[in-house]
Amino acid sequence: MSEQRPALVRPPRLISLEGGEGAGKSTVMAALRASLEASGAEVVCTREPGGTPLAERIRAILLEATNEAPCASAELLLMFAARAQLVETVIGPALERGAWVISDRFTDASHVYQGAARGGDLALIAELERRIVRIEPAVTLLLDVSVAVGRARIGNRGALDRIEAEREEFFETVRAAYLRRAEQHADRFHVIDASQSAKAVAAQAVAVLDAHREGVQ
Ligand code: Z5A
Repeated sequence: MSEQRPALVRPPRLISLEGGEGAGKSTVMAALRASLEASGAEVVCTREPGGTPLAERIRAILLEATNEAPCASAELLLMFAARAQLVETVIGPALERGAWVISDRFTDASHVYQGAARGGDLALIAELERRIVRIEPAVTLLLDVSVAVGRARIGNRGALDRIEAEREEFFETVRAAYLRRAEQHADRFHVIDASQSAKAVAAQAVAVLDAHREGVQ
């Protein structure tokens, strides 16, 4: 007897930003927010892991460099615990009342970091997404930039967090996995060359959003 698998719902006002470190997600988020707010829309900007007091505490656990790093499975489940809290208490209610939600990373990051880069169980990740998260973005902007350029941009920020301190090959795997995912989910992914100026990247991101908005009631 085969069990029916719930399909992912794609709320039209849910937008995510993905990319490697230093790709410029925070910069693009500000441009998208300004563009939406200029038309009088309510916009909720959030980030993953994090975005609620509890999820931010989970983020701190995930990113702190300690003697006891979470094992790969613990890291995966903590990412999904934070996401469950965020979807239940922030993203879901915001979408319900008609707000736009822009998330700095969403479940694609778990497919890429915990799945491809850490070698995690891809079927389990997909199952957690279907059963716990249940939604996926209508538009995902992938800001693609070389690892060297991304790292140089965040270079003068001070101490690296636990994930930022990974080896270069880890981030090369992340970049390749994001590009593969963009190909596999071409109906919602838009890849932007993030090596361009911040202004050019923001303009392209806003253009993608504007085109999408034309089809949203
Ligand atoms: N993670 C995970 O493993 N699994 C998951 O499921 C999730 C996350 C959700 C934290 O994420 C870590 O969690 C992340 C993945 C993992 N680890 N890593 N690596 P995060 O999103 O908070 O961390 P991040 O990707 O490292 O963020 P970031 O480094 O802040 O990147 P950003 O937001 O894309 O960059 P930015 O702050 O907008 O820009 C960085 C600097 O570059 C800044 O000085 C800008 O002024 C400058 N900048 C931006 N754009 C440009 C351009 N176009 N030209 C020149 N300079 C620019």
